[in-house]
Amino acid sequence: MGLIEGHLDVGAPEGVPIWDIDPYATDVLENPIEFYREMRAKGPFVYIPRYAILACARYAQTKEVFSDHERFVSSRGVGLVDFKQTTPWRPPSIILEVDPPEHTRVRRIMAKTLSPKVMREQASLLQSIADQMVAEVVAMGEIDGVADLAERYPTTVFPRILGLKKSNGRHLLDYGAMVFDAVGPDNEIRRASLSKGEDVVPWIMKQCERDNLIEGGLGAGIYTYADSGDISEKEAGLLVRSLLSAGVDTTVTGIGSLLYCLAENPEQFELLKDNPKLARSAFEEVLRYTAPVHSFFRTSAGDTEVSGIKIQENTKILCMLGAANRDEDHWPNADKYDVTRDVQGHLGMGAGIHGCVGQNLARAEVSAVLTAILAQVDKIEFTGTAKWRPGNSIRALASLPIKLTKK
Ligand code: HEM
Ligand code: OVM
Repeated sequence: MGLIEGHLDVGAPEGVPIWDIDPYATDVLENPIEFYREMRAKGPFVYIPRYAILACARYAQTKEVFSDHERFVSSRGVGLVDFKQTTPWRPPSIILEVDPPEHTRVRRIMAKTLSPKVMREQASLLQSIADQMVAEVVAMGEIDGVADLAERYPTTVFPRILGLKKSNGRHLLDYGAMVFDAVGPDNEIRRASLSKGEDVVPWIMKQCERDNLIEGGLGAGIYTYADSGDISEKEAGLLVRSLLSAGVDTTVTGIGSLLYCLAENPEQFELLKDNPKLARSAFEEVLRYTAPVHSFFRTSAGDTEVSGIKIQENTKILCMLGAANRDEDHWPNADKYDVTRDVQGHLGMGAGIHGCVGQNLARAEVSAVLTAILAQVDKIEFTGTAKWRPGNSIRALASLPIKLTKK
């Protein structure tokens, strides 16, 4: 049993179809929907020999594997590399890449740091910046929805809320790309993102230090738990690193994909303008329909069974959140973006104990942007073809040429 892509090859379980496909091929990542459909049709799991992994794409198994932290652990990495076999590219996250009991203690601190109450305190700041930025893009008329709004908004508000003394939007985006592309195989995408490391990693680590965080921000808030002895100084720095890892590219992607959904479905935009109360479910539906984080892995901690399939210890399992979110057996009319659907239970923010701890902030940011759009924009139209950026775990737009008509 040799190492392949940094983990053990346990082979295909009995009854599982072998599929010679590359889920990380550029054309698959750019246009995954048909690939998702094909994978779901093959069965509850497929074995992909190229990477020696199991993959699941149906809702039921994806949810089961992704949320059962006892049988399917995160401490061996949520990417292709098994931390038990191969050294990870950076010291592991002390929240994402750990299991209970270690997870429980730090998760509590992060949940308090990003609580609904803390987010409500930021709402007026988030709204005023969104109002101003949307006014600017409406005045421009024809914009690139990605560069001019989706990237600009989080890279402006997130460092302020975190309380970074020094910020650099480009570095924040590049670090996010490293972290999310590192989850995949050693392909061109991963190498291109990681090659930026020499400048970006030391810059990020520096901004995580206590002295580089403004008093009153979320970052300084994390350090108060070091003062009280709940975590070490080093752990506080790593939790700030987690915020910088997961907090920017995800919301950038969410806002870009929201604009895309509204441009693609003008009747849904009309519905929203008439019923601004639907704003929240409109974003949840973006998470289901586009799945900004399209996939992460788990590793089986022992021999087990899912839906009658025997899974051996040490198996890397690719959980395709984007495919599960489009499973027709769970979501009626799954390929329709529908702001009125009951979207509860989507896997866009994960599920179980590792479910996104930043989701209140993500929702607060996107809801501020959507509120500003509903107040100021009458029409959103494509002026060219939207392009998707192939990412090893994020599905984001590269560019979104649109025209905004003022209300
Ligand atoms: C976890 C998605 C925004 C911080 C996760 C997970 C997903 C996800 C799918 C689960 C990972 C797993 O179980 O392996 C998203 C999406 C976002 C978003 C789609 C925006 C649209 C944010 C923001 C922050 C953040 C704004 C920080 C401020 C985290 C952290 C974890 C996490 C720290 C790890 C939680 C844990 O392991 O307990 N996110 N996220 N995320 N997210 Fe988010
Ligand atoms: C982290 C983190 C959390 C969520 C996602 C992520 C892979 C990283 O704690 O560093 O990206």
